[in-house]
Amino acid sequence: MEYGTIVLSREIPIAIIRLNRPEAYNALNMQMVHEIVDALDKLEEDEGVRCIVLTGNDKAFSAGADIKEMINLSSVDLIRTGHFLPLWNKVGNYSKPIVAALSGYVLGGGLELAMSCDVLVASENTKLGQPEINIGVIPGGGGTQRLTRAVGKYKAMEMILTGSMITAEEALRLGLVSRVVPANSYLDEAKKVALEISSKSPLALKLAKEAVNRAFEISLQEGLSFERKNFFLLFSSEDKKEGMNAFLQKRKPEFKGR
Ligand code: DAK
Repeated sequence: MEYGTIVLSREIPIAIIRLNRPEAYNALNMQMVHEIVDALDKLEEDEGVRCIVLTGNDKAFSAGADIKEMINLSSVDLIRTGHFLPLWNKVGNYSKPIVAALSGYVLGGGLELAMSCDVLVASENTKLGQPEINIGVIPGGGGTQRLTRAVGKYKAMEMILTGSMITAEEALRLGLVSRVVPANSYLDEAKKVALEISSKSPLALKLAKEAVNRAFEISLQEGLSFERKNFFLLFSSEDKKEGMNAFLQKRKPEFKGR
């Protein structure tokens, strides 16, 4: 598939998906949604790819859903087509780790997309917000839920009810991003994190990701039990043997995902 709104590149063991509609601050339109989903499907099947970096450009990760495309949509259109649902489902349930490399505007559906990723590296000039209230709607891609779980009720309410943006530093203080770095290094830093992640066992990464995400869905006891079962499962993998042998033999492990 030829892509018109994203650029996909592989730097094995990582792959980079760059959102590429600079004329509209990378606003997410249907074409972009289909292309991101297609790229993620291909990368999920590619055993050489261990971790994905999702990024935009210096001025914007994404300013959210394309308002020009949404203005004439009715409730019935959204119900019938699901609209962005394939994107939220794909990223929210993705089996490999996704590192978001953020810079500039991260707004609305753009922030919802970022919050569905696993590690968020932000440039110091990043501005994050859920401005949907300014155009007469509310977040619809998980913003009211994921933002609230990340920053707590009162900051989430302030951001969602006023539509105001916060800075990268504030997002870091609130636990909404993983780290903040100088403006010229956010992509390199995200790639570094992705490479570090790629050196681990793909099986352990998958089960660790599943377990952390469960923390938002179920009770503590159920979560502890889920974690324990994933832990037990890994003891039947070759990667567990390799990891522990490599430690004792004072060498780097070579994980195969088996
Ligand atoms: N959509 C379309 N075009 C956009 C855009 C957007 N979200 N954001 C910016 N642009 C376009 C502008 O229209 C303008 O285009 P031209 O006029 O040059 O053709 C160009 O990008 C530059 O924008 P500005 O002239 O406004 O630039 P400024 O530097 O003055 O301001 C800004 C930058 C990012 C602060 C501003 O553009 C802005 O406020 N943009 C809108 C942000 C926003 O409201 N985002 C939320 C959109 S609603 C769903 C789930 C979720 C969603 C949808 C469905 N389902 C479950 C079905 C998500 C909804 C949203 O994200």
